[in-house]
Amino acid sequence: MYAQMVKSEASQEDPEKLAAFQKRIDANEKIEPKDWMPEGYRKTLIRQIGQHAHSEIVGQLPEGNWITRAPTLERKAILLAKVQDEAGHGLYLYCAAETLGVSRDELTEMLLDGRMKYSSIFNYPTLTWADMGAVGWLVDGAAIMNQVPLQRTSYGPYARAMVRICKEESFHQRQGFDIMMKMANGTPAQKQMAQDALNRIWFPALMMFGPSDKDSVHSSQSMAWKIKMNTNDELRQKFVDQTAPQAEYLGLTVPDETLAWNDEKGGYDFAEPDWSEFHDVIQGNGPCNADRLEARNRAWNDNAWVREGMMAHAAKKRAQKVAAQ
Ligand code: BYC
Repeated sequence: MYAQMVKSEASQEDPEKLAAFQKRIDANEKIEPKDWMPEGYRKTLIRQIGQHAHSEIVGQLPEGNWITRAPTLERKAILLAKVQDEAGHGLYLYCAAETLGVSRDELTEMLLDGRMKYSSIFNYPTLTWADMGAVGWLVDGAAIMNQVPLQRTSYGPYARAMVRICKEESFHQRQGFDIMMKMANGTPAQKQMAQDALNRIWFPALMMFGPSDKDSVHSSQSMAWKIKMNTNDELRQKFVDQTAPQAEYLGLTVPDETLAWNDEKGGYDFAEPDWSEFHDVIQGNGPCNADRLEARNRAWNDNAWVREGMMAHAAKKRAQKVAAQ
């Protein structure tokens, strides 16, 4: 329906302006906030950047769950820094979305009442310390795979936000892999925990790239506008090709009996995730959807006094300035 709306809006726009805009995109020019843009382009960016920002913010919850239980002071400091980085990513992305004429409050309200999505992956629980390794390795690994090409996306503020995010995500992925190396080379019980985390997180990580290309609603228009640089299946394939040898290096087994190198295509064959589970999760029925939204609503309501205090302070300062003029 959204894709249809974007198409019907495009058909109402001035064909000359649309053609000139597409020419700029095809020439790899960056589109900046004050430039003319089709309404569908603006809405698609708000949806994607907003969803991405929400993912960074909600994504703090599964890892925040382990800050108080990290096994050493060093691990605690590293995890704390990583979770703080995710908050920063959310803020850069909300700022990028704001340049498109939507406020951060509006975006937050749409997250809190379920009108906007965030990544499916954050609706799964983090049950053991090994999950901190698997999340860093696989979830941040999948995020980087998606986000590195987005540094070349056509919208300037989004592309620039992505440069810094990608640098930090690389560190996150390495710290996750480092935890996995420790666990996989530890006691048999630790190795089993690492294997169990891989078993649970593998398919949800593959779902992060979105539905298969034949079912993706937005890919073709988003790719024509260079809001997306690759299809969902292309990125999923690259992720499996990069990650399968890493699992082997760790001495762990990817929970997919069909996983096998295919010489002809120069990549791995692998099993698709259970798409009915994916649809359940994005419709709000995953294991932790209710908890995640409840935690965000609680934080928003409990901190209302801070927002109100800051706004009152700013209003008072403005009034003083006017009175002094
Ligand atoms: N989860 O037509 P499609 C991170 C929705 S990492 C939820 O292919 P599109 C982090 C999609 O929105 C994660 N919903 O859509 C990492 C659409 O529904 P609507 C954030 C999903 O937009 C570590 C419908 O399914 N990264 O932040 O072309 C620690 C049809 O899909 C998902 C980004 O957001 C999903 N996995 O492609 C902390 C990257 N997949 O909106 C934080 C930027 C699909 O029509 N985003 N849907 O109701 C993208 O690249 C694209 O939005 C997607 C989806 C590849 C995710």
